[in-house]
Amino acid sequence: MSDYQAMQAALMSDIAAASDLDALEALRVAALGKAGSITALLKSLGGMTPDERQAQGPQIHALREAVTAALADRKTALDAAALDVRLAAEAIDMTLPADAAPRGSVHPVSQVMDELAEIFADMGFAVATGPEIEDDWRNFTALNIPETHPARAMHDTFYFPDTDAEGRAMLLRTHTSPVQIRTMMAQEPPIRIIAPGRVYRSDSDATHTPMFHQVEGLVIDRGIHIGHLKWTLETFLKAYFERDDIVLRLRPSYFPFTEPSAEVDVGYKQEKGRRIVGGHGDDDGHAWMELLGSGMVNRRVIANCGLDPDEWQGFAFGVGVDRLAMLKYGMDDLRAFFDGDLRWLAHYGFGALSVPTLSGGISA
Ligand code: 2NL
Repeated sequence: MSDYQAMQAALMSDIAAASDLDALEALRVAALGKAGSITALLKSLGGMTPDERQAQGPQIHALREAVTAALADRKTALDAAALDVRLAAEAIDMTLPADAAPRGSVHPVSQVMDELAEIFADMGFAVATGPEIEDDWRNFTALNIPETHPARAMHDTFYFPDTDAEGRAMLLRTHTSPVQIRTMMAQEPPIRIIAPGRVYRSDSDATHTPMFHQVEGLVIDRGIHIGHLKWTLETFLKAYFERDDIVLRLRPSYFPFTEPSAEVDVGYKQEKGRRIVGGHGDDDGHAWMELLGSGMVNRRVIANCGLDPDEWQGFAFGVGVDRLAMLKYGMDDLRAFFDGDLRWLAHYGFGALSVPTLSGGISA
């Protein structure tokens, strides 16, 4: 047996005996690494005569190839064995029940917005939306709100450093009316829309949050009068509170954008510390509660939007969504709406697949 054959036999038996990947790697380095025994043989070829090289070269290369192949085979075998060990140790019981996925719920404000869209859709109203960052003209001027109006003060409205083309500060809309201004500018009457969304006022106490939700409604058509306004609000409130005994009281008021204007009160009674909407406010045990603002759209507002107020009339109203939600679903603290407390949401939120329906009442 030549020296090379003896060396190969020794290496082969070492490789076969290597019990793990570390031992095998150590053998590879000892044979084929920079200072390895076979590497030394390969280097020695450089110092041989051509005849010697011709005799020795093939044997040394054959040795290198045999050892390389043996190392690879042994590595494959050890890898497979290691995988078998891991698979045995990490066995997963696929029949065990999966972890419960946390399930979110529908926020009462979202729920009420959906109910409002559904009720008004039945009366032919489309839903209109617009940006929360508005310009001064759409939020104030077009609505006949004078320069001196307190709502325009720095301490009532959130202004941005950025200005519009007229050099007036951009702002966070204080109501969704600008959406209705946009609609009147963009499409021909007849118009029947509701504009739900977030609005912002610099106000913060137990009953006011700097951000709240509003729905405004707007109808523009020929021959619209205050009877249409009252019927629409009455039909809406009966559907929303799911009661036929809703009584409205229209109380004269003032808004720059409507003339005449009316606050809309509803009769209610107090029951177990909760306000139950329904009944005549002057009846025993009952009282009136202000719920909406409304009126006939001011001729100036119609004209500001490029329409002829002698041809087109309309009514409009505004209502706080958060308060509508509190009244129907019994929450008593407005601030809790926006705290993001998951316990509150678990209590007052609605399952995505079991939301209250208007026809079916509150489902299980
Ligand atoms: C309130 C008052 C109201 C309107 C909003 C409106 C919008 C246009 C034209 C005329 Cl574009 N009016 N909106 C009208 C009356 C009252 O809201 O107290 N909201 C809670």
